[in-house]
Order: sequence, then structure tokens, then C-alpha cells
Amino acid sequence: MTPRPLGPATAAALAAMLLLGTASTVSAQPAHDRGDTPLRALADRQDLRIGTAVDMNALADDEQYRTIAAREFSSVTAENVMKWEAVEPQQGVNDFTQADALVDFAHRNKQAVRGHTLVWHNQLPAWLTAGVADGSIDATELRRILHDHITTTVKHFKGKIYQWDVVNEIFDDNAQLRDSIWLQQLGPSYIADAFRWAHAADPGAKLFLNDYNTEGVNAKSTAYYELAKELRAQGVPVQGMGIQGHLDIQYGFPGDVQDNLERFSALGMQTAFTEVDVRMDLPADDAKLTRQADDYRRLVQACLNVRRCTSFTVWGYTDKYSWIPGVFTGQGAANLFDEVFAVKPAYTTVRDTLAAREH
Ligand code: 9MR
Repeated sequence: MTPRPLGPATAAALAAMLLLGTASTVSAQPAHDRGDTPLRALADRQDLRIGTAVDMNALADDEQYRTIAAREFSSVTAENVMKWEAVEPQQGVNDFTQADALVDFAHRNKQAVRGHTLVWHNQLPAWLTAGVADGSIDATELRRILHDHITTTVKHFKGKIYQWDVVNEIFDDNAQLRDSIWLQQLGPSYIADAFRWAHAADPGAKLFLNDYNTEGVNAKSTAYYELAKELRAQGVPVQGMGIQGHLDIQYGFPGDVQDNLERFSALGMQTAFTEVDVRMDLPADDAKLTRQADDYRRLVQACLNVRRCTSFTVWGYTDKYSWIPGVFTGQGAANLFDEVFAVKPAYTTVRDTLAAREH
């Protein structure tokens, strides 16, 4: 039997196979959901920013980390280098070197930057916490210091940051305003002040609240909802609700995530998932990784279903550099890529969810 001559399509496929050196990259799938399309390209089509927190040491030292960060994500957040202890290590002496390096990286790779974070109770400079503790910084002085920190930092990045986490974790686990130095010294008005000062320094940036355990409708997310409603009624520029999304597969998936996003949306606010990771007891196995993938999927899907959900950021994308094992003993494997940068089921699921047509 004489072999049939190759038709043009088959010949092209063969040529592509030879060029690429592997048959698996020649896909019969339509371009919109091809397995090699980066997350950011799929998210673009959904009008969503897909982001990652960036560890600046890894970015400097690890080429593979850099390559994937640039290829997959359209938004980056500084995991640590925009926090107060990093940007004002000595009183009155600002150091934005590391933060600027991230902004440059983002610019080169056409990525947007989330600012994290202006007011928090952690990672404050030692001079500040010591001064408050020994009374050398009184309430009037502390308010001035906070004003200057917000103004200097936000002005420094003016026009380069699209969303700022203005206040971080201001409610405690009982849904009461957290008993931080800010509340103790300044009273609850520090919250409105922080938003007003940030807005004055860069009117173009969208200003966010940000916290964990606020995924579903619960006492804590409701406390945020009530606060946001009240502040907005007073004309305070609170423009976004940041939902961190630190999940653990041993707990049930939080209820009513989409309803929660929608109620903030109904106030005219944006919403965002800002720090998503899904941890598990080690060692990981197939069942756990499948459950993890499903949690990621449900968060992404909820965000896609709500028009004003504008960004979805993972808190690091590889298990190689995750904060989880250092804080939760015996736990880890929380990210989309494993320690050697292989994609996990969670990655594939996020990709497929972003690629799906109907939302
Ligand atoms: O991932 C961050 C880790 O490297 C720091 O040591 C830690 C210090 O508190 O902060 C981590 O990031 C936190 C984020 O800024 C706010 N939400 C919780 C995150 C995980 O702790």
C-alpha cells in the first residue's frame, strides 16, 4: 500500500513537532485554553489581574523564580519590602531600594503593583515600637509619624501602584477592632485618617482594607462590611476590600464567598483576593492536592463571577519559598508550583478556570 501524501495540516504539525522537539506541545485544543498559555494571558481575557507576592531574595538569586514570576503573573505584591520596618529602618531615614527594584521588575514585565501595607501592627520599625513603649513618642507625635509615613510612602510610588492595602488586619478574631498601638494611642479615627492621607498622596490608587478569615460571610467580614459602609457614608475614600485567602484544607471551604464579594460590590467597592494560599499537613498526597486545587478553583470562580473583583493574588507561587512551614509546624505545600517549580493540580485548575468561557 502506498502511503498517503501528508496533507498541509499534518505536514505543519510534523514541522512544528520537529522544531519544538516534542509532540506534546502540538495541541489540538483551541488557542483559548491551550495548556501552555500563561495565567496572565487567560486572566487578561477575563479583565482580571492575576498576581503573586514576590520574595525579593528569591527574585535576586533564582533565575527560574524570576522567569516564572514574569511569565505567569500580571500583578505583583511585595511580600515584605514595602512594610514599614523595611522602608523606614531609622526614624526619618527612608530606604525604598528593594521596593523600587520590585517596581522596576514589574515595569519591565508590564505588571501592575499592589502596595502592601501602610498601617499594620506587625513589622513595625524597632524605633517606633520602642518609642511608644517608653513614652518618648506620645499620641500627638504618633499621629504625625503615621501621617508622614503614609504621605512619604504613597507619594514615593505615586502613579506606580494601582491598589494599596492601607490598613491591614485591623479586626481581631472576635471581630473587634484590634488592640494595636494604633487603636490604643489614636482611637478608631486612625482608620479614616489613614485612608484620607493615602488618597491625598495618590488620588489614582485604589485604597483597600485587607484581612484574613474574611472569605465567607462571617462575623469578621461583616465587621468590615459595616465599617466600610459607615466610612463611605462619611466620604472616606475606602475603595476596596482585600480578602487574603489563607486557607487550610483541614477546614471546610468558607461558606458564601461569592455573596460576601457581592455585598462589598453593592457598596460600590472593588474586591480582591490578596494573599491566597491553601496549606495542608505534610506530606502532600494526591487526595490533598486535589482538595487544594478545588479550594483555589472556588476562590477564582467566585472572583470571576463578581464584576468588581479586580485582582487575584497568590501569596507566593512556589512551595520553595513559602512562609507556611516556618509558621505552621508540619504544614506546607500551599502554592501553585512545587519546590522544583513543577505545576501542581492547583495550577492546572486555576488555569482551566480562567480559560473557561462562561462567567
Ligand atoms: O509572608 C510574610 C512573611 O515573609 C513575614 O515573615 C511575615 C511577618 O509577619 O509576613 C508575611 O506576610 C503576611 C502579610 O504581610 C499579611 N498577611 C499575613 C501574611 C502571612 O503571615
